[in-house]
Amino acid sequence: MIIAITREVSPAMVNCELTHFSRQPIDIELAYRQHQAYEDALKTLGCQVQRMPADPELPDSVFVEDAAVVLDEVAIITRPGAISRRPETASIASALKPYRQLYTIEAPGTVDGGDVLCIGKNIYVGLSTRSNMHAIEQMQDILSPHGYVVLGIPVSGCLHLKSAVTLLSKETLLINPAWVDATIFGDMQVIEVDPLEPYGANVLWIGEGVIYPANFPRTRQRVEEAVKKLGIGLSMVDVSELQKAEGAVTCCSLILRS
Ligand code: CIR
Repeated sequence: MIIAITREVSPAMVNCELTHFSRQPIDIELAYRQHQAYEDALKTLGCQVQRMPADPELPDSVFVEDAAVVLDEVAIITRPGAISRRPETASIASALKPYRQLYTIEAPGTVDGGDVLCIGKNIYVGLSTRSNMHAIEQMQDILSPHGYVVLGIPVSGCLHLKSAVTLLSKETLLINPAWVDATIFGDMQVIEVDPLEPYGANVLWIGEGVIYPANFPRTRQRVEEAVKKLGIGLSMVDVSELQKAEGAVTCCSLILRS
């Protein structure tokens, strides 16, 4: 069974953290509907969606990906780089507790789940404004017994590593090469975003299909070709209001196999 943990959009999302974007008006009602459609897409891909209630005190709490790193063996509760986001982790830990042994990143370590890309036993962590070497060292200590190697890698121009690169399949990366160096990932097939769509590298791959935002038509063509070859499905979602909060599709769920 695949479980997708999500969290309802906070009514306070209009006060979200922003790093590379300027603040734009967010239509919260539309954000709720878009988030529900995203959850429907998760269900279509076979996920059992476990939705946590919204927290009016935590503007960015819909972006559950940043609060934990979930692997088959264990889960690591992060210490998010943005101070406003640190209270998000307690309820995520409660949600994950039935499924995984939990470990926790401690100060001075900081890491956002959006910076963590797992490719087999290699865990790549973007050295962004949110994630640091202290956290990477702690992750390596936690994960060594399970055979993982944790590598800090440079990323620039975007919020998180997974703004710049995500997995489209086990062997395929969707990447913006302006923000991260594709050669770091070794022998992977690489699909680049269209240069006019720098934010188009974030795709959510769940086994039999992928979820991709509707507003990157040029890169979408490349994604469509790839999924056709792979024989997997493609669900398009309009997440315009979540994107205004500097979010994307991977960040709105924590995916775990139970
Ligand atoms: C933040 O700046 O933390 C939020 N406004 C957006 C977080 C998006 N998370 C992600 O892509 N993993």
